[in-house]
This record gives sequence, C-alpha cells and structure tokens, in this order.
Amino acid sequence: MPRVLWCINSKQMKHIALITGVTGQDGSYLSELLLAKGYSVHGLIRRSSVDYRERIAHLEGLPHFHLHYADMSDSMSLVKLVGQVQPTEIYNLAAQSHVQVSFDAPEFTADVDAVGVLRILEAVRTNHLEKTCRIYQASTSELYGKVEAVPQSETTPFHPYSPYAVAKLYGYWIIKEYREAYDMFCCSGILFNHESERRGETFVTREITLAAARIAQGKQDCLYLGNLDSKRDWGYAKDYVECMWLILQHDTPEDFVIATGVQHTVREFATLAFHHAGIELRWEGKGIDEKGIDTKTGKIVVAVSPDFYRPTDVVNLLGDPTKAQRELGWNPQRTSFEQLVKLMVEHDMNKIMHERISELSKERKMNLAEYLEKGIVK
Ligand code: NAP
Ligand code: G4F
Repeated sequence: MPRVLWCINSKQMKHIALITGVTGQDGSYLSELLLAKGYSVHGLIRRSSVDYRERIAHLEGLPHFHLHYADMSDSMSLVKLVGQVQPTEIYNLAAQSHVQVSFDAPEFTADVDAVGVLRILEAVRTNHLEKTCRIYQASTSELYGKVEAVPQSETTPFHPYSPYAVAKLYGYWIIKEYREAYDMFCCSGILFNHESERRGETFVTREITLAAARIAQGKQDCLYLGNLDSKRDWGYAKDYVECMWLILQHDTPEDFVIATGVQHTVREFATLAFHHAGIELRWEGKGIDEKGIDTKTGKIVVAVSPDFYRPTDVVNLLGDPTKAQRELGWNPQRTSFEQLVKLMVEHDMNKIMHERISELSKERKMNLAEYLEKGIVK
C-alpha cells in the first residue's frame, strides 16, 4: 500500500489508543493528553500485590478510559488485547526502565524491553491491523551510550552501554525492520531524559528533589548520590508526551530525537533543587570524597556513595531536537530546566509537608488548619 494512504485513513478513523506502561510517568500524562483530544484510551496494566495506580487514579471511572490486564512477557495476552481493543494507535511505553536495575536483572529487561516490542508488532500482524494501526516505540537516548558525538541527533551512531540500552536497541531495530518489511506505520521517539513530579522515586532527579524537601523539613540528614559529573539533557515529561502523539500524526513513519538541547550535570541539578528548598550548597572535595555542604549550618547534606556507581555509565547526553522542531512543529524549550527543577521541588516540599501533618495528626489529633494557625507547619 502506498504510504500516502496512511494520511487519508488516519483522518477517517475513530481514534482508539492502546497504551502499554499506562501506570508509568509517561503513560499517565499521555492518557490525559489523548483523553483531552477525544480518544478512547485503553491501558495495559499488570497484576501487582500492591496498589501502583497512583498516577492514573484520577482517570479511573472516566467513560473513555479502560484498563486491561496483560503483560509484555505474555504473547497471548497481547494478541488477545490488541484483538479486543482494535487500536488505531499503540504507544508502547512499557519497560523495565531503570538502567542500574538492568545490570541486576538483565534477562528480564531483555524480555520486556526487547522481545516485548516484537510481541506487540506480532500482535498487530496477527490481528491483521498492519494497515490501520500506527505504533509508537519508546526508544531512548541511552542508545547513544558511550557517545560517539555530542550533541546526538537521528544520524549519530549508537553505542549502547548497559543491558537496558542493548535491549532498547533491539526494540529500535525491530520497529525499523517491520516498517520496511511490512510497510507498517511504526516509529521510534528517541527520547532524552524527561522528568516530572510523577517521576519514579529511584531516578536521580526525583531522589534529589525528595531528599532536598525532606532535609529542608528535618526529615532526613543526608542524600547519597553516585556520579555527580554525569551530564543529562533533562526535559519535562508533559511536553514530551505531546511529541509522542505528533510523531504518530506525521504524514510518514519516521524516527525523531526528542530533547531540549540544553545540558546540565547531576551536581547542577542538586544545587538548584536544594536552592528551591531553601538550602544553599557549597561543594568541597573530589570524586567519592566530594560533599555538598549547607552554607548556613555547615552540615554535610550531600555525599557520594560508590554503591550508586554503575559498571558502565553514560555520562554525556545532549540531544539535537532540530528535526522534531522543523517537521513536527514541536517546541523543545516550552519548559526550561529552571522551571522543571522548581516545579518538582515545590511538589515534593508539599508532599513532605502533608506527610508530616498526617504523622503529627495521628500523634496529636489536630487538623491542617490548627497546624497552620499554630505555625507548626508553613
Ligand atoms: P516508568 O515510569 O518506569 O513506567 C514503566 C511502565 O512499564 C510502568 O507502567 C510499568 O508497569 C510498565 N511495565 C514494566 N514491565 C511491564 C511488563 N512486564 N508488562 C506490562 N507493563 C510493564 O517509565 P517512564 O519514565 O514512564 O518511561 C516510559 C517509557 O519510555 C519506557 O519504555 C522507558 O524505557 C522509556 N524512556 C523513558 C525516558 C525517561 O526519561 N522517562 C527516556 C527515554 C525512554 P508497573 O507500574 O506495573 O511497574
Ligand atoms: O536518573 P537516572 O537513573 O537516569 P538514566 O540512567 O539516565 O535513565 C533514564 O533516562 C533514560 C534516557 O536517557 C531512559 F531511557 C531510562 O529509562 C531512564 O528514564 O540517572 C541519570 C544519571 C546517571 O548517569 C547516573 O549514574 O545520574 C547518575 N546518578 C548519580 N547518582 C544517579 C545517582 N542515578 C540514580 N538513579 N541514583 C543516584 O543516586
């Protein structure tokens, strides 16, 4: 089928999205975006013994939002789900997404992050939806790994540098292969790090904003981090999910780098986050002896622990979003680094304050108004 027919079909179709990884940071923002655009949104969730649906709790019960049990490691569940939902767009966001964890669980990471992509593609083919269903694959800047050029664009060679990145490289290539072999509309968004107030608590940005909030409110003494010199191109997740959608609305299936084009170190992120929490940091020492000191109290509030060093670490990511800007009309600078850090810290200062109030209320049986009135919390 000539590729131009995709444009005609997409305009005539009712929009039904299937999101894998719907409970994750990106899945939750993407669900909100697509529901606002009038899509019927179906999310794939997996069984867990604890409640992990916090990020999408506010969407449950909406008439066009549906959740289904399946698993990326279970082909049959995927074939059944795709057949039942008959999606016009699939956003494959599900992954074991933590780079450090991929060193501890490499086989599971490969199964979900590499073979999982193949399973989705085959589920679409098995249900004969190749010509009506567009597929977005969550690729990553980790593909550039031990970088061969700075900044990185769609044409920069890949050099994956973790089991996670190697698995994601398979995902990237199998998407490209199915696009070429079967003329399917499947694309990769090569996304650089994107963060938010919903970011998982074991990624470095959220570790920092939560710790800064706890330390500022007397709930923690010190934050331990790994490589402070590592450089990232950090953007805001809410801006990035819009780009995922734009990639699938493009006339032709193509891969895009999504990044801000601005780079900062982990140390710079920490300095700004603590500043927004009311603590000015002074850095002393080098390597594992480096410390972040509260200039007002002289206390050490950030220290380095080799436990957080990785066997191989990606240290110089900077994306070139020119293609997405030019061809999708996407604005990479909608939310600046400074705004991102501020909004994350403000969120976590509030979160910790509410946790403190809830602890105190249990102890002393007072409500929020009384605490504010007595000046116990501000
Ligand atoms: P996340 O918050 O870690 O969410 C991952 C999602 O995948 C969760 O919903 C998780 O479900 C689901 N999942 C994991 N294993 C699964 C399985 N076996 N079956 C079904 N679902 C499974 O990740 P994110 O930050 O939103 O990122 C979304 C995607 O973009 C991921 O593929 C990630 O690798 C990729 N990516 C992220 C970034 C970034 O900076 N955020 C950058 C580039 C690429 P549970 O809730 O049940 O665990
Ligand atoms: O926040 P991170 O764990 O994110 P990382 O490894 O860049 O991966 C994230 O972004 C990728 C896109 O490039 C995604 F594909 C992936 O799914 C995930 O969302 O670590 C960022 C940097 C690393 O260099 C790490 O070594 O921060 C360094 N770091 C220093 N101290 C730390 C810590 N990382 C974590 N998680 N915890 C630390 O204490």
